[in-house]
Amino acid sequence: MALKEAATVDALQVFYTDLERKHLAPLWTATADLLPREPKTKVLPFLWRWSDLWSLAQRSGELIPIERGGERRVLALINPGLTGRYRTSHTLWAAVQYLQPGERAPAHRHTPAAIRWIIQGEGSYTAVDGEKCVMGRGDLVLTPAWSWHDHGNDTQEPMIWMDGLDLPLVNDLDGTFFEPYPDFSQPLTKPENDSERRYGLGQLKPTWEKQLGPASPLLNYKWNQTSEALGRLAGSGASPFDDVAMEFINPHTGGPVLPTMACWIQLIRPGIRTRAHRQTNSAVYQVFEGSGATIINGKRFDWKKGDMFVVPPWSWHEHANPTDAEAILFSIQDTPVMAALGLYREQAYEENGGHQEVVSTFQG
Ligand code: GTQ
Ligand code: FE2
Repeated sequence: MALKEAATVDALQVFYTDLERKHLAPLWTATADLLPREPKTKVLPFLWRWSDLWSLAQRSGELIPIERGGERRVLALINPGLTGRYRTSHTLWAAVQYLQPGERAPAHRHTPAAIRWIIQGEGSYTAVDGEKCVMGRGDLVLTPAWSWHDHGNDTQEPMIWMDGLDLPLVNDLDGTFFEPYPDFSQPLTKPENDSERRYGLGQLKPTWEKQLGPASPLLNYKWNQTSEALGRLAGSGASPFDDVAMEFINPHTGGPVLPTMACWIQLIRPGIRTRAHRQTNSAVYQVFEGSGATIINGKRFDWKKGDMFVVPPWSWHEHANPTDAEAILFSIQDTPVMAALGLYREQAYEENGGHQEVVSTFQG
């Protein structure tokens, strides 16, 4: 801003100092930072390789016991643009959790909500509000906000799963409460897999059940049904941007599984290269099957089974599967938050036939 005729540079300096001393700030020197023409994120696109995740998780198992206080054996994925802030994107916490045969993680509850996406192992469990949810590869298990949860592995094999939490968002909103359960484990007061018995077939629900909260009443989305749904849709249609993509739904509402997080499963068919687009939400992906690449803002991230990667908000991205085998991606997204606040936008990449030019490749 230009100075008014009467003002001197000295008078202006004194004025700014006085403002600061009185805890005031002028908008006119901050407009460009506060109101960028479009989102300017510090979140960087990044990829974590399965070979690292798996070997470091195993080392954590050799070194670190699971005790009350530490609560969980979890390795969080830290975005290199947000170092020191314990977050994978600005809103999402993604991690791997490792549980060895015979181990248990203590019961607790917190206002941040969580999902588990099972990567490896069959038959361990998460107990959620008195219900034992038995977990296997490809299952999606929810622990909605403020639900008691503890984990246990009574099998002969180590279990590893992806955790997804809205922890960074809830922390930024100063909405975090945490409470340890008075005992190490919670009592199982409901039949095993109770929510699956009531809601597991999706197209029908018990007539007497009322919707109690904003989270899905189905706590375990079993892989065999997810896989069947994907296969059926593949015979029908696909999105030009996401290929054969499906959202896990709350059977009461048809909406996202949690008020803060949506979960997707998508099949990128052999030979497919999707068109690029960008959205105001961020997403963290886990490569469940196959290999391929995602181009994010012109950088190619080659991925294979087990890798995890983050797509920052308002970043151009497209997926490619150049192999002759199916690729399956699971993801968590903060879309419900953006949608609820009227902040959700998406835009298709129009230039160059809808495909970005690849200017670099991720080495990591
Ligand atoms: O399993 O309860 O990755 O409370 C972070 C916080 C997992 C859990 C995480 C948690 C948990
Ligand atoms: Fe937890």
